[in-house]
Amino acid sequence: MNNPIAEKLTTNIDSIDVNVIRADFPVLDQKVNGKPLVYLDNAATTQKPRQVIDTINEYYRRYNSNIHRGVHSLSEKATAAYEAARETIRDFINAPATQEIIFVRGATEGINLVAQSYGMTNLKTGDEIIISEMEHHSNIVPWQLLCERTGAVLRVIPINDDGELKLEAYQSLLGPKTKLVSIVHISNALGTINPVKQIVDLAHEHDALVLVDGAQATAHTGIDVQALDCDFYVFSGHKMFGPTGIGVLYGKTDLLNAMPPYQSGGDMIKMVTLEKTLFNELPYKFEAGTPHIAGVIGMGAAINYIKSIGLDNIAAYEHDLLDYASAAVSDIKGLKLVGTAKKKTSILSFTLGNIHAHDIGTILDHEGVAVRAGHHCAMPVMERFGIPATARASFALYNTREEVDTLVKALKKCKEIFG
Ligand code: C6P
Repeated sequence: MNNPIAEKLTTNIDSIDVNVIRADFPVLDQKVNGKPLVYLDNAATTQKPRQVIDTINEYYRRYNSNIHRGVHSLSEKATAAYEAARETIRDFINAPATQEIIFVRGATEGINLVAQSYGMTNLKTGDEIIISEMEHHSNIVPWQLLCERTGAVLRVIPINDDGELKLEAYQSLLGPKTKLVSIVHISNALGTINPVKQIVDLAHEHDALVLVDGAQATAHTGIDVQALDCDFYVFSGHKMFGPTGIGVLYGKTDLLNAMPPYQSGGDMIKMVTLEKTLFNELPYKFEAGTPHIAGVIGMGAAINYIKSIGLDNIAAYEHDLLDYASAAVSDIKGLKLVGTAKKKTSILSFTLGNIHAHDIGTILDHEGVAVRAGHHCAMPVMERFGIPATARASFALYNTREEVDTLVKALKKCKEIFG
């Protein structure tokens, strides 16, 4: 082969043995409505490999205990596992220090934490926050609330017909009033991969901070927060083969140190009298109460699982699958892809003639194919494209070309039923 890029891609694709990977995910081995399950709703939540399930099982069966409090052996073991997972996550995103890894319930809570703690302390009337037209509601509503409370103003980067950010418009929105840019890394409704590094650099030229919503990114692409130089990065465990109810806020030490606590209670204090409280150091200052211990340990196991396969291999495999799927659905008359960015991953959002997305979802379900149908918590995206909803197939490393073929067949059936 003469083309080194193609050669690399093939090597990476070949290093994924999808049958071996599928065997790790017990849930995939079942029939739904009498048909083999084809799970294509990975952007909503991914399935969990036995390595994660077993790790959580082991915690509850062998060393369930509260952390940071007990002097007994089980508590010490649970604390060590919890803090080891923090280090695994630090390494995964190449954060400089473990104290910059704050455990939260998910991407949503991470954004709310920054909006309330950083935003309420630092923003004032007339300051500007920039988001984009392709944000998930979790990266819109917290900023709207912050604006209502502080008098700050929300500015929005528009997107083009392919679902890409209009970067020139972004540049013209930036100015001395810009205090914060909060941007999605990979759009859940369109699959667009945004040029995050460029967005960060431009914001920093104007002394504005940048939060990156990485909810859809961490299972599909390597993250290096130092290379990106973002100020905050949030993501959720359940979208990367880990448990629900756990996620991460990464923040630069100086910023986190200067921010007031978001919630208060046990574990986030150093000393309490009835008159006053001294807060704990990072990261505990932001982890009030008993945390989701099993979730954190399970998220660490999920990251170890991803690392054992390699994100480069995953990205190459999924890229190939998305290309295959995009070509396969292009044969279906009346099917229109929503989101055709040059750089995209793992997501096929579409409309099919006048058939309502919910009807598509229901018929596909009868064929064993699980997709999401609706606005995907990104109503402004739907408004931008003048549609109420899309059907969305979203892929993960365990999906196959055969499953894409089943999807295509089921979509053709949809068309037959609705004429
Ligand atoms: N998107 C989807 O089906 P939580 O719920 O906190 O884990 O993640 C919220 C979130 C934030 N940003 C993006 C880009 C997201 O995609 C999501 C969750 C799911 O697309 C559920 S709505």
